[in-house]
Amino acid sequence: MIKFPENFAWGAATSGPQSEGCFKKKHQNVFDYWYSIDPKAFYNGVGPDTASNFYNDYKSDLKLMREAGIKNLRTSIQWSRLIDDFEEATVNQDAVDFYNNVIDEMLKDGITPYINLCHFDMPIELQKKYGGFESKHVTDLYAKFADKCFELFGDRVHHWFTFNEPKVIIDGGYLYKFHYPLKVDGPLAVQVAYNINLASAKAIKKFHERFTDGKNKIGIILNLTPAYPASQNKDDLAAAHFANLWDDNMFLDPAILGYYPKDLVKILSDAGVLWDSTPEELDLIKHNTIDELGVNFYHPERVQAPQVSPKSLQDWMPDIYFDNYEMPGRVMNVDKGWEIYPKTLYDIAINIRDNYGNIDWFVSENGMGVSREERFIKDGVVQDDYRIKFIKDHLRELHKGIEAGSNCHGYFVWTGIDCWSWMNAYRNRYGLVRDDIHTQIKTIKKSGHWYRKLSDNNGFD
Ligand code: BGP
Repeated sequence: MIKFPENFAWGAATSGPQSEGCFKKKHQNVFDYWYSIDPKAFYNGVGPDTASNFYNDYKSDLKLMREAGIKNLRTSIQWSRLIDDFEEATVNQDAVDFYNNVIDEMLKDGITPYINLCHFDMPIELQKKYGGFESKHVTDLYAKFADKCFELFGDRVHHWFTFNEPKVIIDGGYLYKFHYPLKVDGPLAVQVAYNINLASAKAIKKFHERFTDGKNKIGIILNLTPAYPASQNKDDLAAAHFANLWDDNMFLDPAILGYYPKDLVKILSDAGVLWDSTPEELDLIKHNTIDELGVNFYHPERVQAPQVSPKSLQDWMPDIYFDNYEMPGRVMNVDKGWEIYPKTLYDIAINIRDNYGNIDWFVSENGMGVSREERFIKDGVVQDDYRIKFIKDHLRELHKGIEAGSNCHGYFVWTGIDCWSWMNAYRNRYGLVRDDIHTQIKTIKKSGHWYRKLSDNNGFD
């Protein structure tokens, strides 16, 4: 039996925009808007309007999740739902009632809320007027919104997060066109990355001004994708070094250590694309680091030296420093196209232990996306043994990391109930609970019944 430490937090993660549906929203976020102008960009033309109907079904959804062993739930508050006037951070009362009800219901059901404040869902007005996080003014508006959330819900929510996967905002919105505003602009991506770190630090400052007794914690959720080099030759090693700096350390280091990695600053400076910063801002980042870290882990990166000389490209893009490497023999999740390599979770645990002060952390997302899961329905239940295996394999590595002294306090599967996922809509299902999106009938999968035992026994055989 693999036993986890006492009080280990078993949970699941979702987000407001992916679960709630757009019911009674006064403002659109960038995805609501993008879908309204270009529904064909989304898998099967399915948008966020209904999602998994959490706005209406939250009571029964929470009960189902609790039945599936979920004792901690990470979701997000939508800026575009809660706030009425973005400059003043006045609130929309229906949204306040909704989030109050959700939090109260969670607590009633024995589910601890973990609340995140930005899950890719910039309000479209702010994107159009200011360019979203392209603008430093928006970092102030974001901090006001965050503070409003702390004021309204901080009496019952003790785990807060400023951002989910800021790297994906950069990749999707400013490099590879899978998030609105669909720009391709490397130097702007660098600036937006910096501005998000700044926004996070500003929100953390407000948080620590408001909560001083240490009962409430604030963190950030980062998708870590450690890069392994294709070989030990120096060019491949340099490629992996840059990939790690760009994909992970650009957010990890300021969030935990309070400063940027020197090597990254040098590379970006040499290329003439370093962000615009002031000494006051860097000081703010330095003094407003996180209390706990959420790690979303799905897959590592395999990289090799770039095959194209950087000099042959006109515009600066981060991928001039490395190419992906399709390592022979990798185990792949073919539906999603991601490598499955659980040992990376151990490597992450050790990296946090050794290089980040062994900060309090947890796995804030990990899971397996599979398409057309109706293939596996037998006797009305999705027989998702592949998901159980996936989770077990990752938990074994995580457990080794904890045994080696890494300070990990929980594991949150992505996700509780199948939810809507950006451009992929409902293509890949991740839930412990199946959602039939035509009927909104929700049924616990085999993995959900298994997860219940895992969570009740605090371990597995
Ligand atoms: C993470 C995001 C989640 C979720 C998940 C699965 O990066 O934080 O929001 O979308 O990935 O992604 P997908 O459904 O696109 O396979």
